Amino acid sequence: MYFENIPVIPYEGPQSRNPLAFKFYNPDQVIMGKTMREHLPFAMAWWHNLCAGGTDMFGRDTADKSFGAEKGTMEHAKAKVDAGFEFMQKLGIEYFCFHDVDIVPEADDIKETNRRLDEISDYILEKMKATGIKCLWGTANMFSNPRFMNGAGSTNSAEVYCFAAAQIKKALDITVKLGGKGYVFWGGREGYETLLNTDVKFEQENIARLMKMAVKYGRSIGFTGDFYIEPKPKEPMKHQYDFDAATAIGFLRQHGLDKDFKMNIEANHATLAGHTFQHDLRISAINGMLGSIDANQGDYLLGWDTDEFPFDVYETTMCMYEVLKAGGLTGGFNFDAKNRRPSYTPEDMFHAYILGMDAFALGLIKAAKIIEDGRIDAFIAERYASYKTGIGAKIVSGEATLEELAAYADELGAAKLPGSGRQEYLESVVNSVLFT
Ligand code: XLS
Ligand code: CA
Ligand code: CA
Repeated sequence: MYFENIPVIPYEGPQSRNPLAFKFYNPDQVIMGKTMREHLPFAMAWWHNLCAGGTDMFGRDTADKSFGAEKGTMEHAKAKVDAGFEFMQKLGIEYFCFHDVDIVPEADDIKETNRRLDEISDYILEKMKATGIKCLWGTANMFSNPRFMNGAGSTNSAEVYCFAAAQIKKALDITVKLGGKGYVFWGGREGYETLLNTDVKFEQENIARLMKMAVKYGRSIGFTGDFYIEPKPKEPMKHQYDFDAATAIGFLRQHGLDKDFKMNIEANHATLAGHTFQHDLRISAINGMLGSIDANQGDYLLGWDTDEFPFDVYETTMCMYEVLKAGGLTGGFNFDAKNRRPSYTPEDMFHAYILGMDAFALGLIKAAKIIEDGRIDAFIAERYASYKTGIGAKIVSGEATLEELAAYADELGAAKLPGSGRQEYLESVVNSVLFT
Protein backbone atom coordinates (compact mmCIF):
# COMPACT_ATOMS: atom_id res chain seq x y z
CA MET A 1 0.00 0.00 0.00
CA TYR A 2 1.38 3.38 -1.03
CA PHE A 3 -1.59 5.51 -0.05
CA GLU A 4 -2.53 3.98 3.35
CA ASN A 5 -4.38 7.02 4.58
CA ILE A 6 -6.54 7.34 1.51
CA PRO A 7 -9.76 5.31 1.35
CA VAL A 8 -11.62 4.23 -1.76
CA ILE A 9 -13.15 7.53 -2.92
CA PRO A 10 -16.95 7.40 -2.55
CA TYR A 11 -19.60 9.52 -4.24
CA GLU A 12 -21.25 11.66 -1.56
CA GLY A 13 -23.08 14.32 -3.60
CA PRO A 14 -22.75 18.09 -4.00
CA GLN A 15 -23.46 18.87 -0.35
CA SER A 16 -20.56 16.76 0.94
CA ARG A 17 -17.68 18.58 2.69
CA ASN A 18 -15.47 15.49 2.63
CA PRO A 19 -12.36 16.41 0.59
CA LEU A 20 -11.86 12.74 -0.31
CA ALA A 21 -15.28 12.21 -1.87
CA PHE A 22 -16.79 12.88 -5.28
CA LYS A 23 -19.40 15.62 -5.32
CA PHE A 24 -20.62 15.05 -8.91
CA TYR A 25 -18.97 11.92 -10.32
CA ASN A 26 -21.49 9.23 -9.56
CA PRO A 27 -20.43 6.35 -11.85
CA ASP A 28 -23.80 4.59 -11.90
CA GLN A 29 -25.93 7.69 -12.49
CA VAL A 30 -27.65 7.52 -15.87
CA ILE A 31 -27.52 10.58 -18.14
CA MET A 32 -29.17 10.49 -21.57
CA GLY A 33 -29.38 6.71 -21.50
CA LYS A 34 -25.82 5.89 -20.42
CA THR A 35 -24.07 5.74 -17.06
CA MET A 36 -21.50 8.36 -16.17
CA ARG A 37 -18.93 5.58 -16.17
CA GLU A 38 -19.76 4.87 -19.83
CA HIS A 39 -19.82 8.53 -20.83
CA LEU A 40 -16.55 9.28 -19.08
CA PRO A 41 -13.85 6.64 -19.61
CA PHE A 42 -11.24 8.38 -17.45
CA ALA A 43 -7.56 7.59 -17.73
CA MET A 44 -4.54 8.25 -15.56
CA ALA A 45 -1.51 9.77 -17.33
CA TRP A 46 1.45 7.71 -16.14
CA TRP A 47 3.99 10.47 -16.76
CA HIS A 48 2.51 13.28 -14.69
CA ASN A 49 0.97 11.23 -11.96
CA LEU A 50 3.67 8.65 -11.30
CA CYS A 51 6.83 10.27 -12.67
CA ALA A 52 6.76 14.08 -12.46
CA GLY A 53 7.83 15.60 -9.17
CA GLY A 54 7.31 19.28 -9.92
CA THR A 55 10.68 20.18 -11.45
CA ASP A 56 10.45 23.42 -13.40
CA MET A 57 12.93 25.74 -15.14
CA PHE A 58 13.91 27.24 -11.79
CA GLY A 59 13.66 24.47 -9.23
CA ARG A 60 13.88 20.78 -8.60
CA ASP A 61 11.24 18.29 -7.47
CA THR A 62 8.94 19.15 -4.60
CA ALA A 63 6.96 15.89 -4.68
CA ASP A 64 8.54 12.55 -3.85
CA LYS A 65 7.58 10.05 -6.55
CA SER A 66 10.10 7.39 -5.50
CA PHE A 67 7.37 5.24 -3.95
CA GLY A 68 9.96 3.83 -1.56
CA ALA A 69 12.39 2.62 -4.26
CA GLU A 70 15.64 3.91 -5.67
CA LYS A 71 14.87 6.10 -8.67
CA GLY A 72 15.98 4.93 -12.10
CA THR A 73 15.84 1.22 -11.18
CA MET A 74 13.43 -1.52 -12.22
CA GLU A 75 12.30 -1.71 -8.57
CA HIS A 76 11.23 1.90 -8.94
CA ALA A 77 9.44 1.07 -12.20
CA LYS A 78 7.55 -1.73 -10.41
CA ALA A 79 6.76 0.45 -7.41
CA LYS A 80 5.20 2.94 -9.82
CA VAL A 81 3.05 0.17 -11.28
CA ASP A 82 1.89 -0.85 -7.79
CA ALA A 83 1.24 2.74 -6.72
CA GLY A 84 -0.50 3.54 -9.99
CA PHE A 85 -2.89 0.61 -9.80
CA GLU A 86 -3.70 1.34 -6.15
CA PHE A 87 -4.33 4.97 -7.13
CA MET A 88 -6.62 4.08 -10.04
CA GLN A 89 -8.53 1.51 -8.01
CA LYS A 90 -9.17 3.96 -5.18
CA LEU A 91 -10.57 6.50 -7.64
CA GLY A 92 -12.45 4.04 -9.84
CA ILE A 93 -10.37 5.01 -12.89
CA GLU A 94 -10.54 2.28 -15.52
CA TYR A 95 -7.78 3.28 -17.95
CA PHE A 96 -4.20 4.52 -18.11
CA CYS A 97 -1.98 6.07 -20.80
CA PHE A 98 1.79 5.77 -21.01
CA HIS A 99 4.96 6.62 -22.90
CA ASP A 100 7.64 3.92 -23.21
CA VAL A 101 10.03 5.86 -20.97
CA ASP A 102 7.38 6.47 -18.28
CA ILE A 103 7.19 2.78 -17.45
CA VAL A 104 10.93 1.92 -17.47
CA PRO A 105 14.15 3.85 -17.04
CA GLU A 106 15.72 4.33 -20.46
CA ALA A 107 19.08 2.54 -20.90
CA ASP A 108 21.95 3.74 -23.09
CA ASP A 109 21.42 0.82 -25.47
CA ILE A 110 17.93 0.51 -26.95
CA LYS A 111 18.10 -3.29 -26.79
CA GLU A 112 18.29 -3.06 -22.99
CA THR A 113 15.45 -0.53 -22.85
CA ASN A 114 13.34 -2.93 -24.90
CA ARG A 115 14.18 -5.84 -22.59
CA ARG A 116 13.03 -3.72 -19.66
CA LEU A 117 9.83 -2.88 -21.52
CA ASP A 118 9.11 -6.59 -21.96
CA GLU A 119 9.67 -7.18 -18.26
CA ILE A 120 7.54 -4.30 -16.99
CA SER A 121 4.72 -4.96 -19.44
CA ASP A 122 4.46 -8.54 -18.12
CA TYR A 123 4.10 -7.04 -14.67
CA ILE A 124 1.55 -4.44 -15.79
CA LEU A 125 -0.45 -7.12 -17.59
CA GLU A 126 -0.73 -9.16 -14.39
CA LYS A 127 -2.07 -6.12 -12.55
CA MET A 128 -4.51 -5.41 -15.36
CA LYS A 129 -5.86 -8.95 -15.18
CA ALA A 130 -6.22 -8.75 -11.40
CA THR A 131 -8.01 -5.38 -11.40
CA GLY A 132 -9.83 -5.08 -14.74
CA ILE A 133 -8.04 -1.78 -15.41
CA LYS A 134 -7.30 -1.26 -19.11
CA CYS A 135 -4.91 0.65 -21.36
CA LEU A 136 -6.40 3.62 -23.21
CA TRP A 137 -3.37 4.44 -25.33
CA GLY A 138 0.36 4.11 -25.55
CA THR A 139 2.99 6.28 -27.20
CA ALA A 140 6.73 6.64 -27.67
CA ASN A 141 8.54 9.55 -26.09
CA MET A 142 10.44 10.97 -29.05
CA PHE A 143 11.21 14.35 -27.59
CA SER A 144 13.19 13.97 -24.33
CA ASN A 145 16.28 12.07 -25.45
CA PRO A 146 18.89 14.49 -26.91
CA ARG A 147 18.97 12.51 -30.17
CA PHE A 148 15.52 13.95 -30.93
CA MET A 149 16.66 17.59 -30.64
CA ASN A 150 15.69 18.14 -34.29
CA GLY A 151 12.59 15.98 -34.16
CA ALA A 152 11.90 12.30 -34.74
CA GLY A 153 10.05 11.85 -38.04
CA SER A 154 11.25 15.32 -39.04
CA THR A 155 14.88 14.90 -38.00
CA ASN A 156 17.68 15.74 -40.41
CA SER A 157 19.45 12.50 -39.45
CA ALA A 158 18.46 9.16 -41.02
CA GLU A 159 20.09 7.39 -38.06
CA VAL A 160 17.93 9.22 -35.57
CA TYR A 161 14.92 8.46 -37.79
CA CYS A 162 15.70 4.75 -37.33
CA PHE A 163 15.68 5.19 -33.55
CA ALA A 164 12.27 6.84 -33.83
CA ALA A 165 11.08 3.88 -35.89
CA ALA A 166 12.50 1.46 -33.33
CA GLN A 167 10.75 3.22 -30.45
CA ILE A 168 7.43 3.35 -32.29
CA LYS A 169 7.71 -0.33 -33.15
CA LYS A 170 8.33 -1.29 -29.55
CA ALA A 171 5.70 1.07 -28.15
CA LEU A 172 3.18 -0.44 -30.58
CA ASP A 173 4.21 -3.95 -29.48
CA ILE A 174 3.62 -3.01 -25.84
CA THR A 175 0.36 -1.16 -26.61
CA VAL A 176 -0.98 -4.23 -28.43
CA LYS A 177 0.24 -6.52 -25.66
CA LEU A 178 -1.67 -4.42 -23.13
CA GLY A 179 -4.77 -4.24 -25.34
CA GLY A 180 -4.53 -0.46 -25.78
CA LYS A 181 -7.44 1.18 -27.62
CA GLY A 182 -5.26 3.79 -29.28
CA TYR A 183 -1.74 4.85 -30.20
CA VAL A 184 -0.75 8.52 -30.00
CA PHE A 185 1.63 10.65 -32.03
CA TRP A 186 2.37 13.88 -30.28
CA GLY A 187 5.00 15.65 -32.36
CA GLY A 188 6.53 17.96 -29.80
CA ARG A 189 9.77 18.38 -31.69
CA GLU A 190 8.24 17.81 -35.12
CA GLY A 191 8.62 21.41 -36.14
CA TYR A 192 11.36 23.98 -36.51
CA GLU A 193 12.98 27.07 -35.07
CA THR A 194 14.23 28.72 -38.28
CA LEU A 195 13.74 28.24 -42.00
CA LEU A 196 17.42 29.07 -42.49
CA ASN A 197 18.21 25.42 -41.72
CA THR A 198 14.95 23.62 -42.49
CA ASP A 199 13.34 21.87 -45.46
CA VAL A 200 9.71 21.92 -44.31
CA LYS A 201 8.32 19.95 -47.26
CA PHE A 202 10.86 17.16 -46.84
CA GLU A 203 10.34 17.00 -43.08
CA GLN A 204 6.58 16.74 -43.38
CA GLU A 205 6.84 14.02 -46.02
CA ASN A 206 9.20 12.09 -43.77
CA ILE A 207 6.73 12.29 -40.87
CA ALA A 208 4.04 10.89 -43.16
CA ARG A 209 6.37 8.07 -44.23
CA LEU A 210 6.97 7.15 -40.60
CA MET A 211 3.25 7.21 -39.82
CA LYS A 212 2.51 4.99 -42.81
CA MET A 213 5.11 2.49 -41.64
CA ALA A 214 3.58 2.60 -38.14
CA VAL A 215 0.10 1.90 -39.52
CA LYS A 216 1.38 -0.95 -41.67
CA TYR A 217 3.28 -2.51 -38.79
CA GLY A 218 0.50 -1.92 -36.24
CA ARG A 219 -2.11 -3.58 -38.45
CA SER A 220 0.27 -6.48 -39.12
CA ILE A 221 0.53 -7.27 -35.39
CA GLY A 222 -3.20 -7.05 -34.80
CA PHE A 223 -3.67 -3.45 -33.67
CA THR A 224 -7.27 -2.63 -34.58
CA GLY A 225 -7.59 0.61 -32.62
CA ASP A 226 -7.13 4.20 -33.73
CA PHE A 227 -3.91 6.04 -34.30
CA TYR A 228 -4.14 9.58 -33.00
CA ILE A 229 -2.43 12.83 -33.77
CA GLU A 230 -2.38 15.13 -30.77
CA PRO A 231 -2.13 18.66 -32.19
CA LYS A 232 -0.16 21.37 -30.43
CA PRO A 233 1.03 24.61 -32.04
CA LYS A 234 4.23 25.33 -30.11
CA GLU A 235 6.32 24.38 -27.09
CA PRO A 236 8.90 22.98 -27.15
CA MET A 237 9.39 24.13 -30.78
CA LYS A 238 8.49 27.57 -32.10
CA HIS A 239 6.57 26.14 -35.05
CA GLN A 240 5.05 22.67 -34.69
CA TYR A 241 3.64 20.96 -37.76
CA ASP A 242 0.53 19.64 -35.97
CA PHE A 243 -0.60 23.17 -35.13
CA ASP A 244 -4.27 22.41 -34.50
CA ALA A 245 -6.99 19.96 -35.48
CA ALA A 246 -7.64 21.59 -38.86
CA THR A 247 -3.95 21.47 -39.80
CA ALA A 248 -3.50 17.88 -38.62
CA ILE A 249 -6.63 16.70 -40.44
CA GLY A 250 -5.44 18.36 -43.67
CA PHE A 251 -2.06 16.64 -43.30
CA LEU A 252 -3.66 13.24 -42.73
CA ARG A 253 -5.87 13.64 -45.81
CA GLN A 254 -2.99 14.85 -47.95
CA HIS A 255 -1.05 11.69 -47.14
CA GLY A 256 -3.92 9.20 -47.20
CA LEU A 257 -3.72 8.54 -43.46
CA ASP A 258 -7.21 9.75 -42.53
CA LYS A 259 -8.79 6.29 -42.38
CA ASP A 260 -6.41 5.09 -39.67
CA PHE A 261 -6.02 8.27 -37.63
CA LYS A 262 -8.24 10.41 -35.44
CA MET A 263 -7.51 13.39 -33.19
CA ASN A 264 -6.52 13.32 -29.54
CA ILE A 265 -7.55 16.84 -28.51
CA GLU A 266 -5.90 18.41 -25.49
CA ALA A 267 -7.62 21.46 -24.01
CA ASN A 268 -4.41 23.32 -23.23
CA HIS A 269 -3.04 22.73 -26.73
CA ALA A 270 -6.19 24.12 -28.35
CA THR A 271 -5.93 27.30 -26.31
CA LEU A 272 -2.22 27.65 -27.15
CA ALA A 273 -3.28 27.57 -30.81
CA GLY A 274 -5.54 30.55 -30.14
CA HIS A 275 -8.70 28.43 -30.19
CA THR A 276 -11.14 27.38 -27.56
CA PHE A 277 -11.07 23.73 -26.49
CA GLN A 278 -14.59 23.47 -27.92
CA HIS A 279 -13.42 24.74 -31.32
CA ASP A 280 -10.87 21.97 -31.82
CA LEU A 281 -13.37 19.37 -30.60
CA ARG A 282 -15.95 20.64 -33.11
CA ILE A 283 -13.48 20.71 -36.02
CA SER A 284 -12.48 17.12 -35.21
CA ALA A 285 -16.07 15.97 -34.77
CA ILE A 286 -17.43 17.42 -38.02
CA ASN A 287 -14.60 15.67 -39.87
CA GLY A 288 -15.41 12.34 -38.21
CA MET A 289 -12.10 12.45 -36.35
CA LEU A 290 -12.90 13.12 -32.72
CA GLY A 291 -11.13 10.19 -31.11
CA SER A 292 -9.92 10.97 -27.62
CA ILE A 293 -9.35 13.83 -25.22
CA ASP A 294 -6.45 14.94 -23.05
CA ALA A 295 -8.41 16.48 -20.21
CA ASN A 296 -6.67 19.45 -18.68
CA GLN A 297 -6.77 23.24 -18.85
CA GLY A 298 -4.34 26.04 -19.42
CA ASP A 299 -4.10 29.49 -17.92
CA TYR A 300 -5.23 32.41 -20.07
CA LEU A 301 -2.66 34.65 -18.37
CA LEU A 302 0.26 32.39 -19.28
CA GLY A 303 1.46 31.59 -22.77
CA TRP A 304 2.58 28.02 -22.20
CA ASP A 305 1.34 24.51 -21.55
CA THR A 306 0.53 24.55 -17.84
CA ASP A 307 -1.32 21.19 -17.86
CA GLU A 308 -3.63 22.10 -14.99
CA PHE A 309 -6.37 19.86 -13.71
CA PRO A 310 -9.74 20.79 -15.22
CA PHE A 311 -11.61 23.18 -12.96
CA ASP A 312 -13.48 25.48 -15.32
CA VAL A 313 -17.01 24.10 -15.56
CA TYR A 314 -17.91 26.32 -18.52
CA GLU A 315 -15.12 24.58 -20.44
CA THR A 316 -16.01 21.05 -19.33
CA THR A 317 -19.68 21.74 -20.10
CA MET A 318 -18.98 22.90 -23.63
CA CYS A 319 -16.58 19.98 -24.08
CA MET A 320 -19.22 17.49 -22.99
CA TYR A 321 -21.78 19.25 -25.21
CA GLU A 322 -19.49 18.48 -28.17
CA VAL A 323 -18.88 14.92 -27.02
CA LEU A 324 -22.60 14.20 -26.53
CA LYS A 325 -23.42 15.72 -29.92
CA ALA A 326 -20.71 13.58 -31.52
CA GLY A 327 -22.22 10.45 -29.94
CA GLY A 328 -19.34 9.88 -27.51
CA LEU A 329 -15.66 9.11 -27.92
CA THR A 330 -14.03 5.95 -29.20
CA GLY A 331 -11.16 6.87 -26.85
CA GLY A 332 -11.46 8.43 -23.41
CA PHE A 333 -10.55 11.29 -21.11
CA ASN A 334 -6.89 11.17 -20.18
CA PHE A 335 -5.89 13.51 -17.38
CA ASP A 336 -2.74 14.90 -18.96
CA ALA A 337 -2.46 17.21 -16.00
CA LYS A 338 -0.18 17.78 -13.06
CA ASN A 339 -0.53 19.11 -9.57
CA ARG A 340 0.70 22.66 -9.04
CA ARG A 341 4.25 22.54 -7.70
CA PRO A 342 3.34 23.48 -4.11
CA SER A 343 0.64 20.75 -4.01
CA TYR A 344 3.25 18.09 -3.42
CA THR A 345 1.68 15.53 -1.06
CA PRO A 346 0.11 12.16 -1.99
CA GLU A 347 -3.31 13.52 -0.87
CA ASP A 348 -2.92 16.29 -3.45
CA MET A 349 -2.71 13.65 -6.19
CA PHE A 350 -6.17 12.48 -5.12
CA HIS A 351 -7.56 15.99 -4.75
CA ALA A 352 -6.45 16.72 -8.29
CA TYR A 353 -8.20 13.71 -9.80
CA ILE A 354 -11.32 14.30 -7.72
CA LEU A 355 -11.39 17.87 -9.04
CA GLY A 356 -10.92 16.74 -12.63
CA MET A 357 -13.41 13.89 -12.52
CA ASP A 358 -16.00 16.05 -10.76
CA ALA A 359 -15.47 18.92 -13.21
CA PHE A 360 -16.16 16.57 -16.15
CA ALA A 361 -19.10 14.89 -14.40
CA LEU A 362 -20.64 18.29 -13.72
CA GLY A 363 -19.91 19.29 -17.32
CA LEU A 364 -21.69 16.15 -18.49
CA ILE A 365 -24.74 16.83 -16.30
CA LYS A 366 -24.96 20.42 -17.51
CA ALA A 367 -24.31 19.63 -21.18
CA ALA A 368 -27.12 17.09 -21.13
CA LYS A 369 -29.37 19.79 -19.58
CA ILE A 370 -28.44 22.25 -22.33
CA ILE A 371 -29.40 19.67 -24.95
CA GLU A 372 -32.62 18.71 -23.13
CA ASP A 373 -33.48 22.40 -22.64
CA GLY A 374 -33.38 22.72 -26.44
CA ARG A 375 -33.22 26.51 -26.72
CA ILE A 376 -29.68 26.60 -28.11
CA ASP A 377 -30.29 23.92 -30.73
CA ALA A 378 -33.61 25.48 -31.70
CA PHE A 379 -31.94 28.86 -32.13
CA ILE A 380 -29.20 27.44 -34.34
CA ALA A 381 -31.71 25.57 -36.51
CA GLU A 382 -33.78 28.75 -36.93
CA ARG A 383 -30.68 30.80 -37.71
CA TYR A 384 -30.11 28.87 -40.94
CA ALA A 385 -33.80 28.53 -41.84
CA SER A 386 -33.39 30.57 -45.06
CA TYR A 387 -31.59 27.58 -46.59
CA LYS A 388 -34.58 25.30 -46.03
CA THR A 389 -36.78 26.61 -48.86
CA GLY A 390 -36.63 28.62 -52.08
CA ILE A 391 -33.30 29.92 -53.26
CA GLY A 392 -31.57 28.70 -50.04
CA ALA A 393 -32.64 25.10 -50.64
CA LYS A 394 -31.38 25.40 -54.21
CA ILE A 395 -27.96 26.50 -52.94
CA VAL A 396 -27.74 23.55 -50.57
CA SER A 397 -28.80 21.01 -53.19
CA GLY A 398 -26.02 22.22 -55.47
CA GLU A 399 -28.40 23.19 -58.29
CA ALA A 400 -27.80 26.92 -58.13
CA THR A 401 -25.37 28.77 -60.40
CA LEU A 402 -23.48 31.93 -59.62
CA GLU A 403 -25.38 33.77 -62.39
CA GLU A 404 -28.73 32.70 -60.95
CA LEU A 405 -27.80 33.90 -57.45
CA ALA A 406 -26.52 37.17 -58.85
CA ALA A 407 -29.84 37.66 -60.72
CA TYR A 408 -31.69 36.91 -57.48
CA ALA A 409 -29.65 39.57 -55.65
CA ASP A 410 -30.31 42.05 -58.49
CA GLU A 411 -34.03 41.52 -58.07
CA LEU A 412 -33.82 42.13 -54.33
CA GLY A 413 -31.76 45.26 -54.85
CA ALA A 414 -30.81 45.45 -51.16
CA ALA A 415 -30.49 42.57 -48.66
CA LYS A 416 -32.23 42.49 -45.29
CA LEU A 417 -29.85 42.13 -42.34
CA PRO A 418 -29.27 38.44 -41.58
CA GLY A 419 -30.98 38.37 -38.17
CA SER A 420 -29.54 38.92 -34.72
CA GLY A 421 -26.90 36.47 -33.46
CA ARG A 422 -28.41 36.81 -29.95
CA GLN A 423 -25.11 35.90 -28.32
CA GLU A 424 -25.89 37.56 -24.99
CA TYR A 425 -29.30 35.91 -24.80
CA LEU A 426 -27.75 32.49 -25.54
CA GLU A 427 -25.03 33.02 -22.95
CA SER A 428 -27.71 33.81 -20.40
CA VAL A 429 -29.46 30.54 -21.36
CA VAL A 430 -26.21 28.69 -20.63
CA ASN A 431 -25.93 30.44 -17.26
CA SER A 432 -29.52 29.66 -16.39
CA VAL A 433 -28.85 25.96 -17.07
CA LEU A 434 -25.53 26.02 -15.24
CA PHE A 435 -26.75 27.67 -12.08
CA THR A 436 -30.10 26.05 -11.47
C1 XLS B 1 2.79 17.41 -24.25
C2 XLS B 1 1.85 16.37 -24.64
C3 XLS B 1 2.26 14.94 -24.34
C4 XLS B 1 1.43 13.95 -25.10
C5 XLS B 1 1.96 12.57 -25.16
O1 XLS B 1 2.50 18.60 -24.28
O2 XLS B 1 0.62 16.68 -24.04
O3 XLS B 1 2.25 14.69 -22.99
O4 XLS B 1 0.12 13.87 -24.57
O5 XLS B 1 3.25 12.52 -25.68
CA1 CA C 1 0.19 19.40 -22.61
CA1 CA D 1 -1.26 15.57 -24.00
